[in-house]
Amino acid sequence: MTEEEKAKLAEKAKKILKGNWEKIDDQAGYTKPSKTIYPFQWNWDSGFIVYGYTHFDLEKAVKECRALFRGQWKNGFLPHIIFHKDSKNYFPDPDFWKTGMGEFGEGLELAPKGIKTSGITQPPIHGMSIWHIYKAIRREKGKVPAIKFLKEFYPKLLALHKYLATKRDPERSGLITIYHPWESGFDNSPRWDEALARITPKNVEPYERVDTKFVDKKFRPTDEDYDRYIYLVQSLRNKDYNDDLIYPDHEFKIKDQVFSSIFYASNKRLKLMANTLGEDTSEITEWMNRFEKNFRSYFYSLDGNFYDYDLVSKQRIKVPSAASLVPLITGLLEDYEISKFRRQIGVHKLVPSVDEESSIYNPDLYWRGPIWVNVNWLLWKGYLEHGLDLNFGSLRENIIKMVQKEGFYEYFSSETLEGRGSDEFSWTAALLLDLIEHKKDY
Ligand code: 2M8
Repeated sequence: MTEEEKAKLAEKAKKILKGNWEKIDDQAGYTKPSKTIYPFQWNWDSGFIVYGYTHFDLEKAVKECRALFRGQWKNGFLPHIIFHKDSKNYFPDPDFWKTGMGEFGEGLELAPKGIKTSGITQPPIHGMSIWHIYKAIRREKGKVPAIKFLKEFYPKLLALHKYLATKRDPERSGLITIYHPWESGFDNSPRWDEALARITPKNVEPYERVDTKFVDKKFRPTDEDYDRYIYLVQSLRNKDYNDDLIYPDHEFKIKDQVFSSIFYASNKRLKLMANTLGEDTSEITEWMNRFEKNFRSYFYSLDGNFYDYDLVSKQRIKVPSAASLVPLITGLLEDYEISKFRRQIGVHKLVPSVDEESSIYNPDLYWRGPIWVNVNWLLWKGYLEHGLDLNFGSLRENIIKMVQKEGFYEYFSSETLEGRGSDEFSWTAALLLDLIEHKKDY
């Protein structure tokens, strides 16, 4: 790819991010994942998106974080959607989540006033992204504004990590429990099939899906999936999103290897932040030690792969998927594991969300087989985390080539590479920019 072609592609990416931007006020704003199907601010999308802004608009990167953390609850919990503005184009909407309106008064106490949010979270990538923004500010504007930025966000991040390390890990394993497939970010992944099959949705309120108005139903989760998603939200809502009430008998409780690995990678940066600010690091070190001690005993199987761990069935979920490669992001893997991962890369030399040889693989269906840019970017980051070269495994080059040829889609058919889901998708644009303009984080 010539420099001129790269510059042209980068311009397109910036244009998409600008088009999806929503100003809130002079201090904050956010980027909708997509103009059509996802009209609010999403948690981990924002983490990916700010990587893009660091390459051309640092102010927006900061404003995006500010908007996101305005949705943070008093216990540190960071919701997966912040509904800054109204839109009829999404279900479940704030009226369904009813955060802060519960019977037990807990949500009422915890949820922020004057801002509507969902009641579940998403993978905590913000330790990574906020450290990345800090480095960019330091490089471009100097130490003083960079420290000011850290001082604003470090306490918020610490509160989020403390929430996860306690309420979402009462076992003190260093691994984080999710309550809902949406918390994983890999929504209808076959990783969750068995756990969902055990659940019989009861008393599901009548609802109408909106997602299928924008994207062909055959590329989205099924109605049976949605019934379970909604039933699980109702279960959490009935307990007023109070972890102490939820944890003992919630029907979907999984130690998620992606979520937990990202938590560890974020903790690494949180510790660097604490050192930079002269703060105590003992708690963060403890969270990292727990992960290092336990991630293999929970996630690593004798067949040589990492899998999620189901706390209800007390078994590893042996589904061959891209999630098994994400522990790369921790930087803790051995050379032989990295070479094994390389052999699992798909025909297009990009990693599909489910292994191509598996019987459940579907090349076009959402998180059940297509190629996702954020997942491949995370794996590329994982290579860098192990000190490997920028172009190791050609992932970087192949993601760029795919987007250049097919467009800035939400996901891509892993058979034909054709774009699927929403077009002009924000994290595809942002991460593409990051791949093109890469600068070292450490
Ligand atoms: C998808 O998830 C949302 C629910 O959170 C949905 O399908 O309505 C997932 O791809 C998730 O990872 C992503 O954060 C979200 C917004 O892009 O869309």
